[in-house]
Amino acid sequence: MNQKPDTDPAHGAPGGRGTPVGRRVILGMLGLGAAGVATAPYLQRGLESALGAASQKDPTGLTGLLPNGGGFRYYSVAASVPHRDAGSYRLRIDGLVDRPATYTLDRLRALPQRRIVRDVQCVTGWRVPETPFEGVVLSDLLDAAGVRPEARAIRFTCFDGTYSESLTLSQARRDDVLVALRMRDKDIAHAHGGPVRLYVAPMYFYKSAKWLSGITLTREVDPGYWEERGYDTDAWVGRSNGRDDAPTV
Ligand SMILES: Nc1nc2c(c(=O)[nH]1)N[C@H]1C(S)=C(S)[C@@H](COP(=O)(O)O)O[C@H]1N2
Ligand SMILES: [Mo]
Repeated sequence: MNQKPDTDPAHGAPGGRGTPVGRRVILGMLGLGAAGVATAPYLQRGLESALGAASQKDPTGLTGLLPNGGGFRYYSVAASVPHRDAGSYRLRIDGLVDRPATYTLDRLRALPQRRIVRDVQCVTGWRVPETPFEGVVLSDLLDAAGVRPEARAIRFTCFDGTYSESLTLSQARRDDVLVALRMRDKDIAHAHGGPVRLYVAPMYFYKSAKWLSGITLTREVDPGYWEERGYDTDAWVGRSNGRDDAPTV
């Protein structure tokens, strides 16, 4: 299996060929290319990798097929992500709630768990059939926190320090949205966003924020990382890229 990073199509500007960033890099290199023959081999290599990165729409993501990943690709917009375990992991629920709370991994594990088996679908086209996820139904955590009437949306943050996601409150109240602790019947590995990731079964996988550390109730939707870069905030599978089947939910 190919484990080399930066070889898979990943998220860039949706539907675009390359990105503004990619084009700037290439134009910069073409300009330098006029400097002379002596630097040609270096520039050639640089230009090839810039063109390669741009044509794969991958200006920011570190991607690669995961070893033994069963078709999953590894995505992280952060270059490195700290490891958290039962001793160090914390999940904070705050914002417009009556009872802000901080959960340890053990406390999350002690709550009732739900198992869901659906296809995983990345908006860029790859799909992994019938993947079990297991965890606490997000709605249960919201009940425990006491959502205030003025709350209409949720902002999710991650301990990679960069990624974020959003849901409306009614989306978040669905029973197929989990604070997931297990994936494919194992504790979620670090590469897949462990020890805890969000799992939004009916939506494209970018909604399923890895390395989840914060759940903040807000008045309105604050678009997440990819949503600020052009992807739909309402990411129902089948609605966003026009080529998948309608959701069977
Ligand atoms: N924190 C974080 N969560 C993330 C991402 C990311 O880059 N950072 N990428 C998203 C995208 S686009 C996809 S397809 C899936 C990939 O999950 P995987 O790496 O477990 O295959 O994670 C989603 N959640
Ligand atoms: Mo994705």
